[in-house]
Amino acid sequence: MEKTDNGGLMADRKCFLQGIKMSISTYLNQPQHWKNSVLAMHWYTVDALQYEPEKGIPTLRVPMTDLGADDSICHVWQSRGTPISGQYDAINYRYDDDYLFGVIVLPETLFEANTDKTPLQQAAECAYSQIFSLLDRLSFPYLFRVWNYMADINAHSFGMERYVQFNLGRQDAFLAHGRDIEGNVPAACALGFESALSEENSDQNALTISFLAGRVEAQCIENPRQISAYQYPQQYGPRSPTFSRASLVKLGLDDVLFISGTASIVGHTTLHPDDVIAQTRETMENIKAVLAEANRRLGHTKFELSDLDYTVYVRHNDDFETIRKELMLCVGDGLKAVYLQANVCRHDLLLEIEAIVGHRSTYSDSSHVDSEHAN
Ligand code: 3EB
Repeated sequence: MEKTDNGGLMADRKCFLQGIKMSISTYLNQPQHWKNSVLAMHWYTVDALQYEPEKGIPTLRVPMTDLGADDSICHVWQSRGTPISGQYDAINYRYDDDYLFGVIVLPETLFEANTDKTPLQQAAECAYSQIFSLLDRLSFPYLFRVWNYMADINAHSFGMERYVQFNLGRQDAFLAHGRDIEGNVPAACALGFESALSEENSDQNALTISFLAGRVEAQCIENPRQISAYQYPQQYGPRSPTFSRASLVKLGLDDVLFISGTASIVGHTTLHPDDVIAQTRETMENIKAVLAEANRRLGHTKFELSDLDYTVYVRHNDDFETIRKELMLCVGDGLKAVYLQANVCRHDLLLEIEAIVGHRSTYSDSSHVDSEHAN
């Protein structure tokens, strides 16, 4: 057989939908033709707003410190095709044949508290409502993954924790648009950053959401160690959080797994409230359980812990080294992780970990099939 190993094609095994993390300065130094292929970016930096976003590229900017590096971090998703940009209401979006990415920023100051709804609740409802309208309009019906960032997530106002207010608005929008609020719901995370106190910086306090949608249904994955978040009991708020533990996207040669923000929760209860090492281990047990569920559905290609690209949200800066050491022990030297200082949505959670892993089938798999037919 002429066909041997497809060394040349192995370079293409990278699955674009997994994204790449790099420093913002590395991104800024990329050639224009490369930047043109970018679908969307997340910028995590203390001075998130000091950088002008690239025109036409949805760019999520949140003020979070990268604890593991001097520079700020940027997560970049590219397109294999020629993406098209647009704006709809407050959403900046960009899409190709397969995927749509969008970023929406809504300052809470746009909304007035009324007897029914707090400003954050209205902002969440409005943001998700705009997202669903856009998905309908552009025919990307399936929401795969959502990243939710808001100021002071654990603070209380109007007699309710702000995360609880967010959950009310989010679920109302799902219901209003006839979307499922259980089972078939996106993977997600919800994190807080410190609000900027000065008036002139109050824009930084905006509810900031990024989302990825597609045209094929993703498989929603739950964790057998945990009660589904959409079935949490009322003690965590009148409306449950609308997200699944992971979503598995299979499209063409790509298999991509988005693992939601994962914490030291078993059943619905926070475990080890004051023990950061135990919380890290418990969180990784949850990630292993979600990964095992995903691998059962994947067939021949399995993902391993060391394949995952992690983002670790750390509540207290001082815990960073401890958490990193624990993760190294659990995952091994191949650990790929970015550590961000952030507030996690339950006050007793010291960390939350999300992960992405993608795989693009090798050409050799299909050449194997071809040669069988050829013989
Ligand atoms: C948890 O398991 C931790 O509200 O979208 C993780 C991922 C968490 C997503 C969300 C919240 C969310 O409940 C918190």
